[in-house]
Amino acid sequence: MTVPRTVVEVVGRGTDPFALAVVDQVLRAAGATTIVKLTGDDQATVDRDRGNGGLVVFVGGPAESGATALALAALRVNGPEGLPGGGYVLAADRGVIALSGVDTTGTFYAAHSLRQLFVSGKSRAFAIRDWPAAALRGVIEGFYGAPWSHADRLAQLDFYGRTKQNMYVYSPKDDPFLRARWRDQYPPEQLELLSQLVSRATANHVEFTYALSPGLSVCYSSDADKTALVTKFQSLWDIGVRSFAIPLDDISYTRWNCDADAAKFGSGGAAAGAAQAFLLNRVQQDFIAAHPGAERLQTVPTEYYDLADSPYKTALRTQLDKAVIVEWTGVGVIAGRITEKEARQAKEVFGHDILIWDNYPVNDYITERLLLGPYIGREPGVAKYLSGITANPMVQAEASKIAEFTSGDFLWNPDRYDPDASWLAAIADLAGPVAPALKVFAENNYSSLLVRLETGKPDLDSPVLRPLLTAFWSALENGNPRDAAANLSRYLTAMSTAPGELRRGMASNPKFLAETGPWLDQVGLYGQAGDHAVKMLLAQFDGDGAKAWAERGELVTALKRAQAIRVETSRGPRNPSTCTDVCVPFLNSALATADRWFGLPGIRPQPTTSLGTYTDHLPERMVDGDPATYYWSDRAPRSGDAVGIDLGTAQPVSHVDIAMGKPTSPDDFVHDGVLEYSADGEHWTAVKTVTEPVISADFPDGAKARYVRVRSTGTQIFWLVVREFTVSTPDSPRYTVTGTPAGPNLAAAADNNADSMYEAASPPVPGDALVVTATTPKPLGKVVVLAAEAGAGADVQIADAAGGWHTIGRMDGGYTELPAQGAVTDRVRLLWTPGGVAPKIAEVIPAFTR
Ligand code: LOG
Repeated sequence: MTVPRTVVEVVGRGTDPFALAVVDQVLRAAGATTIVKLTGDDQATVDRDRGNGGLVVFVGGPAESGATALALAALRVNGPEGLPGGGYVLAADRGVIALSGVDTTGTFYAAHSLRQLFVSGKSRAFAIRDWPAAALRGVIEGFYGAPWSHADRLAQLDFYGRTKQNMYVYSPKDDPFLRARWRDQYPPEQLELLSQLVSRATANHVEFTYALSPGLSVCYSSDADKTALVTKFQSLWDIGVRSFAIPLDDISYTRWNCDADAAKFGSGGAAAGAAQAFLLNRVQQDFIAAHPGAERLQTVPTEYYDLADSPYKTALRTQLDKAVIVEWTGVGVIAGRITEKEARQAKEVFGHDILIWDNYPVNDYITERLLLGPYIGREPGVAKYLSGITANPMVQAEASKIAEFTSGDFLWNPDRYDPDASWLAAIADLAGPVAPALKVFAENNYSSLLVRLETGKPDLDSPVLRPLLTAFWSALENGNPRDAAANLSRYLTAMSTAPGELRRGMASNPKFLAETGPWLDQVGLYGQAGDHAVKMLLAQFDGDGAKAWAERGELVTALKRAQAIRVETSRGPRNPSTCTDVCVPFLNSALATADRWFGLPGIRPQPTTSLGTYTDHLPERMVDGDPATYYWSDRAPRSGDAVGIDLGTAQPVSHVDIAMGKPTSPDDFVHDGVLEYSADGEHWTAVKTVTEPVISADFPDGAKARYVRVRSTGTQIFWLVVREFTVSTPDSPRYTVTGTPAGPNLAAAADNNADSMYEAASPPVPGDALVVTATTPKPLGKVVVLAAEAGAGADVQIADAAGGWHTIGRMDGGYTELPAQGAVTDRVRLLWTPGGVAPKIAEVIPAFTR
């Protein structure tokens, strides 16, 4: 079927103008330049045009246009009569297209299906009979944090129309006019914005629900408060709102806001339920029932998250008007899964029609994450037997569209819902030509608390990267890493190029780019860091230490940049968390592996803390080998709070050094605590009590630990500073570093940590030398020096038994590896070449042969 330049549309007096606008758009996009509109009465013209080999499009269901029924009859396709609300028939053959909704919304959806067919390629003869499983399908803007902008909401409403969702509940927690100052009337300019939203909702066949949350201060028995509610609702009715809600979640129901309530209702859950039912029933009678055309009133009960019967629920069940729809989040505030059985139980225990308030993809409780995975974990019956679902989205409106697309899809046809296919369609819809880049980005922001019904487990993050990493490690172990490395690198490259591709390809959606920017940057940097990690390990596989050291430097730079990204959120500044539990562990394993190849112990402890972070004094700073930097908590430790390290695997440990406090806040240490270790994170062994800022302790012989921590056992007013938290293994060598030129962290030149660096304050003068002394003389196989690329040059020397120095070679920055022929010594010296630049040494590694 091709669309000619002139198309005839046959409409009725009642044809939905919004459906018609979509049809026109589709036809024009497909090549029509003239659209002749005829009313259905003009049958002669219609017939003539059909005979001419033109295209005639009938728009409108039985209540809109009588002509469509005739066209459908000619096509031998049944009409939409009897379908649930929103259902439609869309059929085409030989020069005729007919769109017929059971109601105007159905015709609107038929128009959008027509759009989808034209988008997906050439259309041929077809007949579609389609209807939604759930009556209410949509989104509740119900999160904490910065409410969506006006532009966000307009774009959302268009999106709901396109994805055949029919409900938007306006309920941002942090809009003062909705909660804190619920009694206040809107200033005219705010009302004007709301009225624009209402019109846009109407144009998209979306029910705009206005939700007012009076629970923080309402007096349930008060006439004045009921009047305030109804007056506020009336001001919204006057601008076209027809759907209303009174959410009563996240409030205290054991404390009344007025004495009159205590007197009238008494106390306890039953009284709270009675009071809420009393007020809701009055609004139902005085406002909803008194306004023909009003939709059903909705509420969120204070117990919205479980199925346990209670005096409160009993009161709602028995006293709340049955006309009111009750919202429920499933079992749990964030329900991993919602079963059909639970849905039925909810209906019974609440005794009302249930609308699910689904807390996905909302991220107000984990503001460092974006939840870009598909909607999963709800059995089909949930959509079929309840009134519907409204999804609570993220602060990031545009990014929420991925999950919203999939929940809308589920609600339309839950039996045939395929989360993975739906998710790919969502990505294509949002990103168009750069869908592959968005897919990679979303794959690394994928996991949520929702559960895959087939597996009973939540999705993990980075589902594509994970197996590539596993394959790479085993290929490396088997001595044949090239193919696996190539596969892995391809994906890591896609991660590193995704931000640029999306910024170019989605330039028309600046809002998406702005709200996801910090996460985009991080995925890009993890991709870069990962790519350097692969190159580093391959270089070592090829025996190329210099290249491996250079790649290691790039890796660490990218990793540090990724970890330094900050995003302001409603819960304070956060480092985005992308590729969660995958990228950082991989990079650390790669670094540990590489460091062992260089001759270091390769322990890479990761910081752990139960406390928050004050400004940018991140936990990483207690394991960076630099005593000048520190982790600083954002509050005083309480009994049970702990700070420590995670070695990744349980391994023998021999010694721990902890430096807490700092000169300008010397009391910021754990005053009353215990140092302990554990192999599994559950069973802990105490090493000693902690009462001082500086701790140096030996572990008992044979101790194996994955975790080492200082746990507070008391209460204190001081916050916590940890400058370094260092664990040694029985075979970590211990060195003393002495010499010149002076620098702030001389010890870093031989501290088993290639990330920390001795940086001399000045270029060397004649006689300056750095001396690394081991505990006992032993035969030395070689000396490796890991230095900054641009650093001073030196003669590398070893001491003989008589104290004389012998030069074994030269180092000039970067990677140096010099054989030492088994000479027995306990000392290595870098005798600097005077002048030039200041020395910068990450590590001097005397590789003793035993
Ligand atoms: C809030 C909601 C919030 C969500 C997730 C409901 C009914 N209310 O615990 O506004 O976005 O959790 O943090 C909630 O879910 N309460």
